[in-house]
Amino acid sequence: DNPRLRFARLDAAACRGLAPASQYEGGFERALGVVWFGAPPTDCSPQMAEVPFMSVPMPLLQMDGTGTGELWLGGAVSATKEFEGIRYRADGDVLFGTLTIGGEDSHLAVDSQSVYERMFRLLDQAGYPHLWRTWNFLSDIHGNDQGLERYRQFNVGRQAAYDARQQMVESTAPAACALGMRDGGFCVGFLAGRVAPILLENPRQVSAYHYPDTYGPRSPTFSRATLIPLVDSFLLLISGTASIVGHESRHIGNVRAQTRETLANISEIVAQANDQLSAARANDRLTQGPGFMLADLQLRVYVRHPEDADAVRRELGVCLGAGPGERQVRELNVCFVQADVCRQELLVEIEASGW
Ligand code: 3EB
Repeated sequence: DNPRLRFARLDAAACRGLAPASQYEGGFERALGVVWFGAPPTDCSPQMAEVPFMSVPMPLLQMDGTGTGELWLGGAVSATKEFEGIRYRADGDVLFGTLTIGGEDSHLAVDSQSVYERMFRLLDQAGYPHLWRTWNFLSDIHGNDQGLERYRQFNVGRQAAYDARQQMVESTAPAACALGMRDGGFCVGFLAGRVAPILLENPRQVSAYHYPDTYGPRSPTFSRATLIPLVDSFLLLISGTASIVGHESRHIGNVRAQTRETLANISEIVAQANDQLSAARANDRLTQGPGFMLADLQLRVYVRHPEDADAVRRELGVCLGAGPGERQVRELNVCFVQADVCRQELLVEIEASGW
């Protein structure tokens, strides 16, 4: 009986109860929540229907285009509860929550401030004060709302919630991603915990919370990655990462070069994580292991133009060392999704998580 936090791939058949829940180490009663992409599953089993379920209406760019989920599992997980519209579960160490709000005519600055304030109230009241990871999906991300792009509106609202909480962004910003989808308002998911994460930045990139105001009146509020000290291991959560060096977008119009730059950024973040891991293990007199390896992490690739997916897949295969004749990246570890990356010129964004 292993109570540690973990995640697993979930498919529609498992949601319907066609695959045994027991394959998920303890079954769906251990489920904290699901982050799902593509067509939502129909006819979920009663047990799955109870799980906080974040359904992101973004098309999958792979063969099995029916929808796929990331199932987060914990230890002794609570029943689903609701707090100001947030559906959540927790297990004493970690809390997963999700909420979707807004429609066509809502203002994203107002909505994102409201969502982040609700989230912070929940975390403080439930006793999981440390935000580890957020997933932010916005409809019409490049749309203009009262003279400001919606992504920038989102940043204004998110920062306002941080201002009100009076926490230093530099010492609390979670790993995150923010991507545009065709419709669906504003959809958020998050992991928060009792322990504080180790926050990681990337020396090749300006910290997002220090971006100059040419990218919007308020900066994005995220760290490049968080390293989570669990009971028996460290979990690495790498934020959505793109072809940005310093604070500038690189390789405009060249999706293959953007993919390589993105992977260079992720490799640097993995190296930073391994430095921190060695330091933390030395402190606790834990055995040193090989550390994190990019090829072992679970990747999610957001591609702006579906027709670019094959080129991105090939670059990934080359950079992640797929052998000759094996030009495809192991599909198992990579999920391709169509999404709008938050800067118009960025064609691809990649996030990674794992042990
Ligand atoms: C970047 O590095 C690319 O606003 O929460 C990546 C991850 C990006 C998170 C966010 C934005 C966010 O700035 C965009």
